[in-house]
Amino acid sequence: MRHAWKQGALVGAAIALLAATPVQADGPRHGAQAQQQRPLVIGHRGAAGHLPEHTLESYALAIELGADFIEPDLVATKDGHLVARHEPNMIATTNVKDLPQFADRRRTRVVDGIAEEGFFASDFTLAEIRTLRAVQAVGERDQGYNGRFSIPTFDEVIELARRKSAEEGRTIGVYPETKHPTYHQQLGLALEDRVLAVLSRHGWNHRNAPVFIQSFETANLKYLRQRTSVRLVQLVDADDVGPDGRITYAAPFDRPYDWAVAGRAGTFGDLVTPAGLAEVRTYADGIGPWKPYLISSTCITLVAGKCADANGDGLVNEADRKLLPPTAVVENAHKAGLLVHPFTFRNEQRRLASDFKGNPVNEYLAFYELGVDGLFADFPDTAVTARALWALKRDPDAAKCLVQGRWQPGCKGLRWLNAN
Ligand SMILES: [Ca+2]
Ligand SMILES: [Ca+2]
Repeated sequence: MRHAWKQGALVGAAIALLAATPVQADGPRHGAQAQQQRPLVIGHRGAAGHLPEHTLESYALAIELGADFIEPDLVATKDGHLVARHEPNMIATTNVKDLPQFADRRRTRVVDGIAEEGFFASDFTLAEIRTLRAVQAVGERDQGYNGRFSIPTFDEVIELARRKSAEEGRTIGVYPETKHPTYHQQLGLALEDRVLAVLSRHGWNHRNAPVFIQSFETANLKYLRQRTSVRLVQLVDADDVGPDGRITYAAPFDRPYDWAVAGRAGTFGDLVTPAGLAEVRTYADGIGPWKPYLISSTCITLVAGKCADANGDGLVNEADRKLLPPTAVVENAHKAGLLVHPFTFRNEQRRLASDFKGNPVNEYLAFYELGVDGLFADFPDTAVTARALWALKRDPDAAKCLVQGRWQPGCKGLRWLNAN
């Protein structure tokens, strides 16, 4: 997941075949039952492909585009509030470095063993953070919205989900991630009880709430399991994929950071072996694995042990790789009674293996076909479109609804898609 951002062509959102369909996010989904449910589209950081991430505008757009869940990453402010940011360091995703009144807040802090310089949420009060504005952190994406949107609290994200649920007549859930739990504990700003307090305030701290809490660490999920029945998801990271398709590990992306602190050996990969999945099942309801754990890829052309520019576009990226057969991780996770929600699906062509022929819909189809229970999408519109196409492919009744490319009025097909 650490492939450097480089320039690449944007693929326009694919055809909008169907509008959003209702989803019931109100029930636990487990094992075999999970496979009968339609896969959830989780708006990753909102609709991060379209608008600056982790803003109410980005979350609202994700909902408009059909996402079932919106995904706030959570960090703590100096005065203990939870705000939505992917990193504690706000230098890349806000205008903070341009504001002279905050110049003295520039710090070097160590996050998960790595020193970095910038402006950290824990050095700002919520009132101060409210004066910042979000910027698009990914250079190849639209910069036209920079400086327009503010940084929301977790409270405000839930309020948005509830308001939009009422407006749209379907349940929109929240999928908060506790970012760097050990780091926050060491600052005296532990996230876990704060997350539960906010959920409780909105009546969403219970098993059937439309909520998943996710984490790359393990100890904080075990702590949460003792204190809430909300569904929990173990994220599974890695550093990179080697030329032969093997997943590679390097700190700090080698293992959950609480393992590093506790001196526990091993890698993230240990979490998705049958034994690891059984352990995860003792405290979580699902896994959120990086995509290559499910379908990895190899170099098309090797030069000196590295991937070469196979398609001759002057760049070396995913488009110069080809897929390997799927692993057994989805099957094994389902056998263990765990949901599988892989990350992250993105439309840029340079991020798509050659097999997908530059069309992100093809990547979604491959993962839906593999049986995932949901996925994290930067462009939820494409994920929703691909889900409709996939339903057409797997349901003969649904296919009858499309005759010579025209949708038949009043057609009762797509029952499976609408049944949830
Ligand atoms: Ca996240
Ligand atoms: Ca290339």
